[in-house]
Parts: sequence; C-alpha cells; structure tokens
Amino acid sequence: MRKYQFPEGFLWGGATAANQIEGGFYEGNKGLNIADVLPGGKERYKILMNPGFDFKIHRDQYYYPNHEAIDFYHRYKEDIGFFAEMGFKAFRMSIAWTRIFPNGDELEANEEGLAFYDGVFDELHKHGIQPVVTLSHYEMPLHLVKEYGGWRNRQVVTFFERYVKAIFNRYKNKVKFWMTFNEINSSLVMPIQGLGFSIQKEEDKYQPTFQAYHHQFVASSIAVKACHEIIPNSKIGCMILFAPVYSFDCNPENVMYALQEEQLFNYFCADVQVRGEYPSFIKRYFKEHHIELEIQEGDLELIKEGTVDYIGFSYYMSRTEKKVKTDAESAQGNLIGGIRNPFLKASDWGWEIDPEGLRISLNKLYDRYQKPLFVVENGLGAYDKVEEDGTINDTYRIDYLRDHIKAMSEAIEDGVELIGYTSWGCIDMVSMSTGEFSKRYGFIYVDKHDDGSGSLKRMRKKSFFWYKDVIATNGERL
Ligand code: BGP
Repeated sequence: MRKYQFPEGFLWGGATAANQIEGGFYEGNKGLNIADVLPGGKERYKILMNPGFDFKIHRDQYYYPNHEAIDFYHRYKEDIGFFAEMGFKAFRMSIAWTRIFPNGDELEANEEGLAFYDGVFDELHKHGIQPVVTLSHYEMPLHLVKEYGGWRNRQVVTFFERYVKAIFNRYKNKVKFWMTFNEINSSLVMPIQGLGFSIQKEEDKYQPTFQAYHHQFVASSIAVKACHEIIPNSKIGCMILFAPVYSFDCNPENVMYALQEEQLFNYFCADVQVRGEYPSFIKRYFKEHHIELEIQEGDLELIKEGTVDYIGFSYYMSRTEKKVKTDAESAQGNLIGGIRNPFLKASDWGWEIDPEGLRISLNKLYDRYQKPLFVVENGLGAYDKVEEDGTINDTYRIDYLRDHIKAMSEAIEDGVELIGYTSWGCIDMVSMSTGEFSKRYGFIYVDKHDDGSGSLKRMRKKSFFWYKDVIATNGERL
C-alpha cells in the first residue's frame, strides 16, 4: 500500500473569509461591503447568477441575514485555539477592505480596523500558525460600487494601492503569505462579487468586464511589487477557481469547445498574473467580442514586472462540457455550469465530487506555470447533524477530504510542487453562494441556523480529530 507523503513544512490548515465569519457588521468603524448587502437564502443564488441585479436600486433593500456571521470578530481567540488544537500550520483569512478604509476612497486608514487584525495575527503567532491573507475576498467597499461603478473605474486601482500599502506596512512583521483577488476568474460568470457591478444587458458582458479585469490586473501587479518592496521574503500569489474542463466525448468539436472553456475560464486570469502578459488565445476572443482595452502607458510593463510567486486555487469540482447541450443536461448546482458527468456523484447542493479531478488540476497548473501551487480551498458542504450525545459524525466529510488529500499526494509524486492545503471552511460559517448556515464545511460545528437562531456554541466534529491526526503525521495517517 503506497504511503501518502507530503514534503516537510507542508502548510496544513484551513481557510475562511472575513465576510463569512467575522460579523461585527458595523463595529470598529467598518464600512459596508458587497457581501454585506447580498441577501441570504435562495435569493442570493439567484442574484449571483442574475445579470440584472443593480446595487443602485437594491443596495439598501438587503442586509446579510446574519450581521454577526459566527462572530469571529469577538471570538477569534477561542476559534484560533481550536485551529491550534488541530495543529494548523497555516490559517487562510481575508482582511475586510472596509475595516481598513470604510468607504474605500479615504486618504487615511481606520486605526480600529488595523488594530483588530493586529490582534488576530498576534493570536495566530502565539500558536505558531502562519496567517495566509487574501487582500480582497468578494468584499469590495459598497461605496466604491455605488459611487464609482466598481472595477470599471480606473480610480479604484489607486484606492486599492492605498489599501494594500497600508496593510503591508502595518503587518510587514506578521504576515508573509498573501494573495490578491479571491477566485479572480469567477467574475466571468459572477461579476457582482469580484468586479462590483452586474451586467444589465448581454452586450455589456464583454467590454466592461474585460476593461475592469485590466484594472484588476494592474492593481494586482502594483500589489505584488509593493509586497516584495515592503515585506522582504514575502510570498504573494494569485487565487483562481480551478475546475478542469472535460469534454463530454471524443468528438473533436466537443474537445475543442472544452479546450476553449478551459483557456478562458481556468487560464486567462492566471496567465496574466503568472506569466505577466495577455495570452495569445485571448486576441481572437477580444476580436470576436469587439473588446478593445484602454491600456495606459506603462500598464503592460507593470503587469510584466508584477508576476506572482505562487498559484493559489480553490478546487471543489470538475466541469464536463459539450458544444451543443440542453438545459436538461446541465449540472445542477455547479456555479460554473457544464453538464452532468455520469461517472460522478454530487453533494446535497449538486456540486459534483471528483478527487481525481484535483490530481488532474494540479498536473495541468504545474505543467503550464512551473511555479509552486497552493490548494487554498477544498471541502464538502453538507447538512451536519448533532446527535443526542453531542457527537457529530461527519464521516462523509472525512471520506471526501481523505480522497482529495490522496489525490494531492499522487500529484506530488507526479512531480508537482505543492506548498500547502487550507481546507475550505475549517469552521462552519455563512455559505458564499447561498447565504445559508445549513451548508456546513467545518471541522468545528457552530450552533447557528438559517433563521439566525443559535447560541454560536462551537463543537468538535468527528473530522476535527481525524484532521488533527492527518496533520500530526504530515498526511501519512489518513
Ligand atoms: C468559493 C469561495 C468561498 C467559499 C466557497 C464555498 O467560491 O471562495 O468564499 O464560500 O466557494 O462556497 P459556498 O460557501 O457557496 O458553498
């Protein structure tokens, strides 16, 4: 039986995002961000996928059903204690941009916000846990959305530069691992969260989206260069949602379609941030969709210089595609579309489960970029049940994670340089795509429910003890 081995110093841990765990909605002079005003429940899923949602109209109608999320803002010491008990080497979190610049366009940073994250980083270091920080995790300041139109407006590059330089200078002795925009490529299907605007008309889908992307690429390059200048030995990565695209069959038309989907969705953003230039395949796409970017003097040089040190990515599923498909064939629940794969089972939310797909993803990404990889999200959203005796037997989650960890070990054997694994949702939190609590990912159960009720009590699940053992044996005991 092959031993599943991982390199010494492998960064085992867990991942979260400010808007999904912190709460502290208005505390510490925090401003509202996009995630704060998206509704919970099924409404959210509709809005994320609905091109017609306009913040100018809806902005004050919705508030997160859970201003307190899981109240990490007040309970972070307790939660970090749990992560330390599991033996975490790394903890992925985001800094909420609006704790540091409540509106996003201020000149001075908000000291209360800076002080909060000082406390979190100090607590992590007390337990020997590396913070891995996402600069923007779907948490763009609402003011920049409403008053500037999100990333379509070039001025946002300046505001982002001010934000990242403030936090790099403040935390230069506390944080070594950074990443820029969470799942930057997801805006190709869900622009609201990443780019801060929604598509009102089909023809708006192209020019504004790719111009906004250009601004984000420039901003990412500025952040990478500033990070290296301010924090010696820092590692800053891009972060993409990666789902390998399978052709439904060996029909060359379907294979070509799958390749084009893979190029655009999986590689376009990463190519720019990793290779430092627009990929050749995008020229035809721009021509066919009448996209002409407004590129300022120096932008392309900046993008060339500001390439990332590693590729962080989320992996939940693969995607199966064919050129001509019917709605009836679609893979329900997969946020990124595609059709059902007859060889795969799906989660309760329709996300297809494909551990081999993670090995495929790692090989594809490493073959393409030959830079270190970091799996910064992977996990199973499920309905967990607290038994009479208080135990939570999430054996299904252990099975899911075990299979994905084995796939990572195989990929390392294949020659892939993999630096860490921060399982998504190491503690129960608000689901990004549905705003629900019932979609649980954590090793730690949080007593909070979709109707907002609950004591917020934390409880260890069966997977808590299993993952602790995985980390203690550096992945050998699965
Ligand atoms: C990713 C996001 C995370 C997380 C994850 C799980 O797209 O980066 O924020 O939420 O999806 O998604 P969900 O919470 O909808 O199950």
